[in-house]
Parts: sequence; structure tokens; C-alpha cells
Amino acid sequence: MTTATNPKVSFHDYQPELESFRAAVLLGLAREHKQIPPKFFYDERGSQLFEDILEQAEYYIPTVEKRLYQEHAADMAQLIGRDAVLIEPGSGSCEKVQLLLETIRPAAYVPMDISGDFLRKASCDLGAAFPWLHVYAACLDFTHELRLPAAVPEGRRVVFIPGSSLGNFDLPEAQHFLFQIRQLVGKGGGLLIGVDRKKDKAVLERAYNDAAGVTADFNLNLLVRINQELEGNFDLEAFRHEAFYNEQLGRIEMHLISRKAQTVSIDGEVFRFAEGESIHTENSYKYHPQEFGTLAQAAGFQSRQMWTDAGQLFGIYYLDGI
Ligand code: AVJ
Repeated sequence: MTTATNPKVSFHDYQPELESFRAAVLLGLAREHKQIPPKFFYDERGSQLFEDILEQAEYYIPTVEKRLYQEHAADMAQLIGRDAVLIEPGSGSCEKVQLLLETIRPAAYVPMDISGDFLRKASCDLGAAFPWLHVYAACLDFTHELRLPAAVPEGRRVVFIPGSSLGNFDLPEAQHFLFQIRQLVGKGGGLLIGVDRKKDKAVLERAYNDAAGVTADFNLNLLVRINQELEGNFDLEAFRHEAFYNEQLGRIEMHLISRKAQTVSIDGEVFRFAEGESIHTENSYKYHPQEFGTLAQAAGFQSRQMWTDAGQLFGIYYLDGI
């Protein structure tokens, strides 16, 4: 389906898991350690709040990563080659890719996102900003399936994953995801991926506890969603945001902590919370370059180059499918 205004921009809706928010919440809250997967943060308000997180000074990733793309765009483009099919799972507002498009000049760009309205707007804006670009937007849950719209032309496939999205996966999931990417791009395809590095605990914890409380709102928005979409009755005042670095597991953990003993009803089901009990909402794994290299290699990739900042906060890797 093409959009009315720009024939080079098409939108393909694979209707990602319509029922699964309810199932994930009811199952996740029935567990001994309550949890809800982070992909459910991203309704329209959640996607907007995430954009706001990217503006917070404490959240160093966007600034550092942006500078790396600006400084090394030519090197990256050289490795990717002209007329590639550039695929971005979890594309959000498509902001990062814009730093590279003029240099890479791909034959096609395939943004993938679970949030349809957001994806639609981002694709149209991108089409307007880059009139030469062919955009094939795919609305899907990339943690579930990585598929290309049939209309996407042939060409060398390169997957682009900025922003350290890989951090949300635990080790077996990350392994599986990289393997899926390797299957999608094939031998001779490529992967350009930004991965957050292990670093000082205080720096990490500040990044997920910004002073303006935007990350807290982003986390708590999950409860707003449950109230709105699943007839929940969470009292937002009775839960608080918590984020800390679990050094042993090499990950930031985000939780929603019950401020008191209470019960909450969702869709007619009642859930009990003890005072201080948590709903685990997100993990964000951090990788040493060596750790990431080993992980990618096991999935069929060979690291060609890594770019990092002077503070060694963040790494961008280019890898070949082998
Ligand atoms: C989108 C997974 C990369 O882990 O840093 C940011 C999400 N959560 N602040 C991250 C997030 C809270 C982000 N990733």
C-alpha cells in the first residue's frame, strides 16, 4: 500500500500480536517475580516519552552515538556499499539513519516498528526529507518476526540497529536475534549495530534516573496503558520507578515498586502486591567489545570494525555475514 502523497513510501501492516498485551500482563503479573516485557512500553505516549528520554542530558547514548555516525559516516558507507537494502528493526522516529542516508545512498530503506501510527508518521517525514529514498515501512514486532515486504527490491542486505536496542535481550535472546538477522541478510550481508558498553556504575545509574523524571514517567506509563486498555485500576501514586545497575549480570534493571501492600484488578483479575514488591519492566545489557564480538561470531558474523568515543561509553560495530 503506498501513501497518497509520496509514491516512494509504502506501508505494510503485519498487525503485530493484537491480543498479546493482555496475555503478557496477566501472565507476567501472575508470576512469583512479577514482570512485563519492555516492548509494551511503546504505545503512542510511550514512544513519545522515549523520544523525550533521548533528550535528557544524563542519557548519554544519543549524543555519543550521533557524534560517532557524524564522524565516521564515510567509513561506514564504504563498508556497507552503494545501493544496499537497509533494514532497521525498531526504527522509532528514524532519527539516526538520517545521519547516514546521504552518505550510504541505499536502494531501499525498510523501517520496522511495532507502533503503527508512529511508524507511519516517521516514514512519511523521512520520505519528505529524502525525496530520492524508497521507503518500505513494515509494522511488526521484530522480536517475533523479521520479514521483508515482498515489494522490497533485491540487493545486498544490511541491518541497522542503532541505540543499543540489543540491550533489552538477555543472552539467549540476543543470540537468537543476531542469528535471525544473519538469516535475513545472508552470507555477504552486513550488520551495523550500536551497543552500549560496560562502564562506571554511577554514570549508568544516572542515565536511567534522569532528574526531570522522564524515565520514571516512561516506566509508569505501562500502568497507564494497563488502566486504559485492560480495564486496570492501578493507582499511579502507589508505585514508583526504580533503576539500578546489576553489576554481576552486566545490566541496568528497571522496576516499578509498590509503595504499599495493595491489590490491583485488571480485566476482573485481582493481583496482590506486598510493600516494596516489584514489577520488573526492563533489562538493558551492556557489553565489552570482546563480549559482543564473541556473541556476534556465534551467530555467523565477523566483526570488521568498531568505532568508539574517547570516553569509551558506546560502541558501533560493522560486521559481515560469513
Ligand atoms: C531502547 C533498550 C536501548 O536500554 O537504554 C532507555 C531503553 N529505557 N531508558 C535502553 C531505555 C530507559 C533503551 N533501549
